[in-house]
Amino acid sequence: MQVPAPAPDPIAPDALLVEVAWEVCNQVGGIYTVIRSKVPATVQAWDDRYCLLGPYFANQAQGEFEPYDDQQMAALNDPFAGAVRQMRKRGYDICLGIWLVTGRPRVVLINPYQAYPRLGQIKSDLWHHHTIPTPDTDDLLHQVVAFGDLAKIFLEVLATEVVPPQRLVAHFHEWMTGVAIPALRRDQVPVHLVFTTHATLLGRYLAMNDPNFYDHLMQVEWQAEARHFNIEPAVTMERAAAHGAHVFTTVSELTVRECIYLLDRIPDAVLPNGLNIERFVALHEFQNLHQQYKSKIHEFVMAHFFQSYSFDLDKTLYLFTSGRYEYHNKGFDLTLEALARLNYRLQQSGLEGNVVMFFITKRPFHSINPQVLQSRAILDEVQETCEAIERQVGERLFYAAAAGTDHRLPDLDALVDDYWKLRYRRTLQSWKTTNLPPVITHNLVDDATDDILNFVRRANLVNNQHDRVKIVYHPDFVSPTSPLFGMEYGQFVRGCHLGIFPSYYEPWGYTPLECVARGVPAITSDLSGFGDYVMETVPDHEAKGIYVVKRQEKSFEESAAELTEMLWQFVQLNRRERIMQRNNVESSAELYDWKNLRVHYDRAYQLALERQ
Ligand code: U2F
Ligand code: UDP
Ligand code: G6P
Repeated sequence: MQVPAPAPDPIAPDALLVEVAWEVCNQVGGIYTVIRSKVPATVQAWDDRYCLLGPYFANQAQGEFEPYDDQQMAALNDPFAGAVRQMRKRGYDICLGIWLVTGRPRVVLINPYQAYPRLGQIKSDLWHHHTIPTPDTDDLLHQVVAFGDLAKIFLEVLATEVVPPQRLVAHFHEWMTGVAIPALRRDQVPVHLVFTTHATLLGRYLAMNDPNFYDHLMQVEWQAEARHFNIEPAVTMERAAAHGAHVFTTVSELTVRECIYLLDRIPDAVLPNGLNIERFVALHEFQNLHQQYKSKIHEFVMAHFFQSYSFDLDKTLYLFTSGRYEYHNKGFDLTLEALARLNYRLQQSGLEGNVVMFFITKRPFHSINPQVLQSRAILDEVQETCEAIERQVGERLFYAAAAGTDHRLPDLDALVDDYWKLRYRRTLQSWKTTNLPPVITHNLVDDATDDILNFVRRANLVNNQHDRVKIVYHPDFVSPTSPLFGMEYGQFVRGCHLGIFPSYYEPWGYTPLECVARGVPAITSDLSGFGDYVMETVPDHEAKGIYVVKRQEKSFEESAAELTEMLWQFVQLNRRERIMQRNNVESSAELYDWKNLRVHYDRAYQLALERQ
C-alpha cells in the first residue's frame, strides 16, 4: 500500500464538540498523550466550539488547570460557560477554565466526590436500568460512576437548556467516562455519542495471563473471564458504552479484533493516534540536541559504572525501553532475551564498543539505592575539583605565557596547588570500588520476585566488566527532579540511540512514535497498533528507522532471533550511518502528525451526526 497523501485539512462538522476523558488534566498513561497532543489540531478546526470534560482532582489539576474567576465566568458568552453557570446555580461544584498546554483548550472539570451522597441511588439505577453491578469496596469504581452521573447531567443541561438547536457531539474515551453513555441513551438526551476504547479491559488481562491469547481470542466467554479476573463491573461498563454509542471506535486494527470478540460490536472506525510534531527550522538542531542530551546520559553512566571500571563512552550506544511495567505485554521478556544474545555475539565478534540498555518503568520502591546516589555525588565532586584545577592552571598558564621569556610550556603539574592535588586523589580514592555496578538504581519493595531482576540473575547479565551489554534498570519514570538523570523524558529519548518496544499486547503504543518524533530510530512489533499501522501505510519504514519485529504467529524463539538480528545490525552502523538514519527518521515524523490524522476523528463525528 502507498503512503496516503496528507489529508487536506478537513472542515470540522458544524456542531459543538465535548471530548470526555478521565485523563484530562490528570496524567495516568497513554490516553493523556492522545488527548493532550491532539489539542492544537482540534482547536484549530473546532475553535470555540470545542471543550474538554474530565474529573477534578485537586492535586493533579493544580499544575495544569487555570479556572476562570467569577468575573470572567459572568462575561463569557459561549454555551459551555452557559451550562456551567446553570449547574452552579443548582449548587454543583463545577468549573470552567483553561488547560495550560499547547493549544490552551477550554476545560470543564467536575468534582466526582460531590455525588457521593447519591452513590446508592446512582448504583441502584445502573443495576436496574443497565445491569451494571458496582461493589461497595472499590473507590475507583465509585469515582467513575459518580463522575459518569455528573457528566451526564452537564451534557443534558448543555444539550437541552443551552444550545438547542445547535447539535452536540460528545466523545467519550474509555469505560471510565463511557459509563455515562447508557443513561444518556435511556433518557434520550439529544447528544450524538462517540465512544473510543483504547484497549479492551479483558484483552489486557487475558494477554497478560494467557501466552496464547491471540489463538484463544475467538473462544473467550467474556462474563466468565471478567468474573475470573474480578473486573466484571468495569467490563460491563465498557460493553454498555460500546453498545450504547452511536459511533463506536478504537485505536488500531489490532484492537478491532478484540472489540469484535470481547465486546461483541464491530467498531465503526479506527482512529489512529498521532502526535503534535514540532520540527526545527534548521535540521541540524535536533542532531545537536542528541549530542547535548547524550552528554547528560554520559554523566549518569560515568557515575554508575566508572566507579567499578571504565569503557570508551564515544563508542557506547544507548538503547532503552520504557512504559508501564507489563513485563510480558510490553515485551520486556523478549528484549532481555535478545540483549543476552547480543551480549554473547558482541563478546565473540571482536567488534569494538559497548551497549548500555536502560529499562525505564515504574515499580514500587523504597528509595534510590544509596550506593548509586553516593557514587553520583562523589562524581559531581570530582567534576568540581577538575574544574577548579582547570581554572587554576588556565589562569597561571596565561600569566606564565605572557610573563615568560623562553616561550616554552611550563611544567603544568607545578601550576596546581597541593591542596587541589590532594583533594583530587582523596576524592578518587574514596570513589573506586571492586563491586560490580548495580543493575537496578533503586531498592525495590519486591526485589526477590521481580521479573527483570530474575532474568538478569539467571542469564548472568549483571554488568560484569566483560559484558558488552550493560543493564540499567530504573524503576521510575525519568524526571528533571530526579538526582540520577535530572532530565525530561523527552530529553532522555533524544540522548539515546535506539528505542526497543517489541510488545506482545499493545493497542497502540506511543513510545516508539515518540522516538520517531525526536529523530531517534525505534523497534516496535506487529502486535502493536502502531507497528501494524506502519506496516500497512509506510512501505519503506525500515529506511525511516522504524523496525517491526514479527510476533504474529511466531514463537518467542523466532521473535527473539529476529530482534537479536535487528540489534546486531544496528550496533554495526557507524556514526555517519546513524546520523543519516536519524535525519531520515526525523523527516518522516510528519506522517504521524495530528494535522494528518485528525481527519479520522472528524469523520467519526460526521458519522455520529448522521446517525441519531
Ligand atoms: C492504551 O493505553 P492505556 O490503556 O494503558 O492507557 P492508560 O491511560 O495508561 O490507562 C487507562 C486505563 O488505566 C486504568 C483503566 C483505564 O482503562 O483501566 N486506570 C486506572 O486503573 N486508574 C485510573 O485512575 C486511571 C486509569 C493502550 F494500551 C496503548 O497502547 C495506547 O497507546 C494508549 C493510547 O491510545 O491507550
Ligand atoms: N512516559 C513518560 N515518562 C517516562 C516513560 C514513559 O512520561 O519516563 C510516557 C511516554 O511518554 C508515553 C507513555 O508514558 O506517552 C506510555 O504510553 P504508551 O502508549 O506507550 O503505553 P500505555 O502506558 O498507554 O500502555
Ligand atoms: C549529532 C551531532 C554530532 C555527533 C553525533 C553523534 O549528529 O550533531 O556532532 O557526532 O550526533 O552521533 P552518535 O550516533 O554517535 O551519538
